[in-house]
Amino acid sequence: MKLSFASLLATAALVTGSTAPLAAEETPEVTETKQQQHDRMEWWHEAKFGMFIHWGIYSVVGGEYKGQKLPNSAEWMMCRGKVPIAEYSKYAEQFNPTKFDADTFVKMAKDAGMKYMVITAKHHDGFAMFDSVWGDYDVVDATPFGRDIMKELSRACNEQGLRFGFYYSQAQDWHHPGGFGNNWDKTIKRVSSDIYVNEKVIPEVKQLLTEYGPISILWWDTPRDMSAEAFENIYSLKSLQPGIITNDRLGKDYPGDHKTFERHIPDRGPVDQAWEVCMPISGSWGYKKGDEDFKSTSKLIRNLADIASKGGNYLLNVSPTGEGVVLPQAVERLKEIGDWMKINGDSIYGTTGSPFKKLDWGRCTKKEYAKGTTLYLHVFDWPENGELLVPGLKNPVKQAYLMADWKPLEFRQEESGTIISLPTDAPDPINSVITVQVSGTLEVEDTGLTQDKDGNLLLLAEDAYIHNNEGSTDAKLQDRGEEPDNIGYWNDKEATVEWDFKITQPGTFNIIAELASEADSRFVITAGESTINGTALSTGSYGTYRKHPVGTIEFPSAGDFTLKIKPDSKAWSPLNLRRVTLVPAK
Ligand code: FHN
Repeated sequence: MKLSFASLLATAALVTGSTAPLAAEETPEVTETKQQQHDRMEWWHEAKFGMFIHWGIYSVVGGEYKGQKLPNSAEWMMCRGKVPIAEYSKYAEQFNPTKFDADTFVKMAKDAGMKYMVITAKHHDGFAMFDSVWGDYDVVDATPFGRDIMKELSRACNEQGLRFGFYYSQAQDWHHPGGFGNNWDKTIKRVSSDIYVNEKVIPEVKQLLTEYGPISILWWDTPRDMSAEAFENIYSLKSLQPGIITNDRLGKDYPGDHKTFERHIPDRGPVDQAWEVCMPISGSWGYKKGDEDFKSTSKLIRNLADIASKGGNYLLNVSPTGEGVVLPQAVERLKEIGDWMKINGDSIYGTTGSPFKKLDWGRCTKKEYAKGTTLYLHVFDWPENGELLVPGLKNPVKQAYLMADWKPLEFRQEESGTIISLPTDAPDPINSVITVQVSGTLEVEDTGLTQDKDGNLLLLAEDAYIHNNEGSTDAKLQDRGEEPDNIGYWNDKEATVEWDFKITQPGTFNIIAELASEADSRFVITAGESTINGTALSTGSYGTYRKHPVGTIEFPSAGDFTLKIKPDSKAWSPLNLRRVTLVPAK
């Protein structure tokens, strides 16, 4: 990663304390190749699974203000409740998490199979959960607890072998007069964001990176426009911990080491790019009274497998209360995940993404070696007929085992792929893992979507890739049980839907879309060289479906294609889509 001259200067100033420009011969070219970056991140790619912690003085009241449950996540209560600084700061006087014990907390993460921990050192409220150099608005000086939580957790992680890192809200700060985001407290005497960065962000982050032991991760959040100098000065701080990994949320020109997805799992991971999904175990990031929206253990374990099967990491968040512990619902889930990881952890740690486009019964992760590959088949839906088809797998299979008991499994290889004979009952109702050793370079035939013998091509909702804006969950598959599934909640005009398929019988096709909408809606369909402007007239309701002919499309030759549907932002109205069918034009 190439550091600019300005950032070299800023680094030098930080390290030497001098602001004198570096002499020409002192400004070494600092570049990092993709391979060097991958090597630096090797532990992160091996780890796959980490604990996120949102903890602050908002935890004292569980996001409630004057008895009012505020909308949004609890750590946003100061903003949602428009709580004046003078009033919000008083929560610090009640922050006394006497039940907190760093060793116990870290052991809970470790026993869950988590390999790294990222905690909010300073969130948007500006309160420091460490002994800040900037002032006394921190856990040591302003609370009856009086202990440096970051220092205790850093030590415990070091002793128990977990990597440790900080979340730091570098732009939003609702306490400092130069921070972004506080537009409700009229007592603030505004200063520039440069002043905020120079007098608070730089000193605090420098302190976190030099006084808390080895720091492996710096997790920026909610970037805002700042001066180029501010960005460079903040960015340069990472050189204080040479191996540190940063995310893509410092600013749009700072991609960092990995992309971040929030609360939802992408249909497919970014290509050739490290990425991580962060997600609260319940509904709120910070502890929120009444937040019962805990994801089931099944959902959490399947999320972990799903993310790993796409090549990503999972950063699962817990929310300590004002007493310094997490709720029993979270403790129970973490223990159950840990029980699963004790048996199946090798199917997650150090794996890479699936070679299969889609598996009806579950997911696949893999480890490639010089002479072959180990496939880890994560079976969510145990086949009733006792036979598991691994579609398109062409390599000779050497052996297959259930990870639960290492009993060898029978298998045979056919034109359609490899079929593994399974016992009647799944060893794990959530996710039973089968390891399959294959020899040679992995060879998987694309068994994706293609035409039937009459040339028709059926593109179902459940076979679509749905691309949302990061963080949004607009446009998602709705499982309708007995009824056909559909893509719904398609409110996001930027969300697109696409299918990959193979054309073996070229020609001209009529496109028929089966959809339901409350208002007329326009969209654009692209496939190959063709672009079609489609219109769907209202069907009267989201439950009334009609098959709309939306145009014709030409595939002059056989091959692999993608058909994409994108809302026409000028005339879009959300619609529910069950399927698109391409029928050969007579
Ligand atoms: O505003 C924050 C939010 O409070 C939380 O910290 C999440 C975690 O990724 N990040 C921001 C929302 O994207």
